[in-house]
Amino acid sequence: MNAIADLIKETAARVEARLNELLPAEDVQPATLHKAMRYSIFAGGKRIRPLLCLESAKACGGDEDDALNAACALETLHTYTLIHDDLPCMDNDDMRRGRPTNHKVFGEGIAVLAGDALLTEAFAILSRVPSNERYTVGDYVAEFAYRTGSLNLVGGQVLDLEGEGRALSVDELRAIHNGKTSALIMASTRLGGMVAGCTQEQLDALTAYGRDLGLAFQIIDDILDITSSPEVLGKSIGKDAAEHKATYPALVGMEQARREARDLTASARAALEVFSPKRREVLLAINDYLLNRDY
Ligand code: GRG
Repeated sequence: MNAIADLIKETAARVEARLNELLPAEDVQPATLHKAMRYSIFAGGKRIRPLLCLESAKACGGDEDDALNAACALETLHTYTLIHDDLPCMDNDDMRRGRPTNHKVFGEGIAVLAGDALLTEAFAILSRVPSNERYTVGDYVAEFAYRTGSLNLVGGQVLDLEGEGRALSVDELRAIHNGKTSALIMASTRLGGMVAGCTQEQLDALTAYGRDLGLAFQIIDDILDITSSPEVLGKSIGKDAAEHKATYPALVGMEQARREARDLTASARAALEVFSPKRREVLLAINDYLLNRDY
């Protein structure tokens, strides 16, 4: 196993241990709700957003423990989006993270509420990260709300819903991907920088890095939906094509999709030039790893 794969594994274990401390236990009332929240959050998952948050904070010389709580807030919110995205009224999926989706196990009502509670809890966790000399808790919360609200993440989901059954342009598809995926990845890199008290120059670099890596991540996700298997991905595949959903490979072809992912990875790499070689080393390795990932 290479160094970056080891780092991903170690980080996932640290994030899961902290999430276990932060979230109400399964037997806390209402127990069904807490069981459902924990069912999806502890179902595995690559923990890429927490990793990006932690490593962005480290690149700016920040406190790792503060960044770990911000990282947990990102994973908590991400898990809500997955639960809601899988609902029958959205993507209607049966499998996620290698197990039956939340609504398949707990029913639609509890799945909606588990997602709602994770979304709310994410803001509570973030609100406990201390301010520093450059950013206040209010700045973190405003950043998180902006990237995950109607103008970005939820807005991207709306564009996706409204685009169903209609031929989309590449620009329209890019707007969906930027909203649904890139926005939360940008929040991850930016919040990592902010909790570390980064400079404006560092924040601009982390913004561009998160934006381009985020879009590349979703293009690879589209590609894996064609080239991978349910066993490897832990979710159903081929649904995009079966439902004639717009994806990068469907719109521009597999070769061009791969080229765009490579180009975005290169521009994400270039954005990190403001950091010293030592400080940017891990972020660069994550960038390359995600381009070449197979799940
Ligand atoms: C408000 C009803 C309602 C729904 C919101 C915003 C939203 C639902 C859904 C968008 C979520 C979504 C599935 C976006 C696609 C992003 C993506 C690539 C998710 C998979 O991320 P990974 O690969 O998954 O990091 P793991 O399981 O590893 O965490």
